[in-house]
Amino acid sequence: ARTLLNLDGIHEFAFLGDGVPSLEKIDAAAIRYDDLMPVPGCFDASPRYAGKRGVAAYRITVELADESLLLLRLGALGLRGRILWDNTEIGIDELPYSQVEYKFESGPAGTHRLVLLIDNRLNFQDSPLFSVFYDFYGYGGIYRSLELFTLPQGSRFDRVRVTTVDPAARRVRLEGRMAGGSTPLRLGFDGAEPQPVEPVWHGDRFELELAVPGGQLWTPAAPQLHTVRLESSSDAIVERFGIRTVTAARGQILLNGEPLRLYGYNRHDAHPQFGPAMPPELQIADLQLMRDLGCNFVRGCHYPQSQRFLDLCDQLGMLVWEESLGWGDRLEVQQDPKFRELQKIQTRRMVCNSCNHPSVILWGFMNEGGDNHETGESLMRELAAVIREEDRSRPLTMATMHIKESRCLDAYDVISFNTYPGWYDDPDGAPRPLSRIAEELDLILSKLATPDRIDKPVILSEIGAGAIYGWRDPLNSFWSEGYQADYLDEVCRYFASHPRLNGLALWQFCDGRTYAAPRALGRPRAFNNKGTFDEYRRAKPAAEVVKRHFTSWN
Ligand code: ADA
Repeated sequence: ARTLLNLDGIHEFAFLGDGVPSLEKIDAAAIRYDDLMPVPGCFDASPRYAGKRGVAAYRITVELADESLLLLRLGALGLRGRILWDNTEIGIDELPYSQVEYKFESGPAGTHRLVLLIDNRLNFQDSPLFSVFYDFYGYGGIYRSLELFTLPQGSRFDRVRVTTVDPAARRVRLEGRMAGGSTPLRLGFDGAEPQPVEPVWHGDRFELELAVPGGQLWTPAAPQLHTVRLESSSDAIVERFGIRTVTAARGQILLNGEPLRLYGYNRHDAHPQFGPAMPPELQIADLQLMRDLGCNFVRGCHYPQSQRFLDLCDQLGMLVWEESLGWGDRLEVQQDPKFRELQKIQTRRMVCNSCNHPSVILWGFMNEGGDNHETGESLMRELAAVIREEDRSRPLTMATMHIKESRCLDAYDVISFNTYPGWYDDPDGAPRPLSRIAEELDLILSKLATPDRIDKPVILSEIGAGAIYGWRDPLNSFWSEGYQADYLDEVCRYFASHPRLNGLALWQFCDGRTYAAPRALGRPRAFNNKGTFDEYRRAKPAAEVVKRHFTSWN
């Protein structure tokens, strides 16, 4: 049978620094461990290694009672990793922020050692998905949980996908794969004793459709969840899901057939003390803050979210835009074959990992990647195809910064754009009038009113202004809390009176660490300061303003 060993906790640790070769060339057996580090955790978020770049090694001892087939599930690491079991390589992880899995034989019962070599050097050759200076800090570490499963010897399940086919009839489709081929199956919902079922088999894949007894719809107001347990003679798994559909049609986003208006924030899963290795108490606190402001929507920018965060959103009824890792990648980067390949792999993984979360209502990719030239266009179309191959039960979108010149708005089910009128758009550096917001948004909406676009829902996926926490100024100048509060007030007023906008994700929930160079003036403190909360989640005055608007729409 399956057993689970959680490998989170305190690992032995060694920082090898920057002067070492690439991960593949490091002799892991020769490493001397002289420190300790928590997992999940980022070594460069801790004061001793703050800001350091190089290779670090994590080691943990695992005792196994039997020789088994193992599956290591790594919730996410950054920026690149090499994984060794008893000094034998079992995988290279080049997908920062993605949940990945490795299968391998344990070897004899007894004591084993798992080593993770982590490289956080920003180097395009080794780590194309996080190579350049993105506008969020590239931390080194094991961002999310590390779990080790022993797998059953006979046939065994991969993930089983649950998709709602008819919300009114509470009918769902289950699709799965049985490693080892077809075998009799039993199934039970919500803790009921599993009963034999007769799925349709295509080789080792099975599919069946059935109604959930006593099933209830999942909605943000009543986020009802169900579970399904599947058993074979040698294996059993449980999947949690919600009964709901999401579609984009006639200029609307529809949940169970009802039009939705989305309003909330872009949120980075990060904190100065933990980097992206966010403890659950902080994730819950963030969701509580967002709910208190009246948000029904969060854009998980700019990478796949942790499964735990999505679980919390499922339970709390928060609607999520989930996107794969990318940030403003332009022509030279998009031309790179390895970059393109890894983009597709991570995007497919994201869909496979997150497909059963009812909270996830939109897939996205390549935030602000150039989609105004042929190379970018082909990549966007390829990524859209990857998502559609895996899952057609949700709309897909992409946050473009080229809304006026994009070559592929037709490839997306929902059109999304980022814009910062009144913040970045005046070269002389003088304070910009707030009337810039309406002027610019009017212009964009007029371009989205053409017959070929009118049926596509539209999300304003980023807009905002920077404010330094505590900085008050009678002139409401740039960087003051007053300018930001007035700015977001204007944005919310515009959104309220323009139904063509189906969604609004303000930039951003809280301040977040980035780099001072090459944008020192735009990033005082080396933080992106456009948060409504600062990095410790202390509210700026804009929070009250946003709350007034959002709660009045609920
Ligand atoms: C972009 C980007 C964000 C952030 C923002 C800003 O739109 O998508 O991650 O960098 O700009 O603050 O300028």
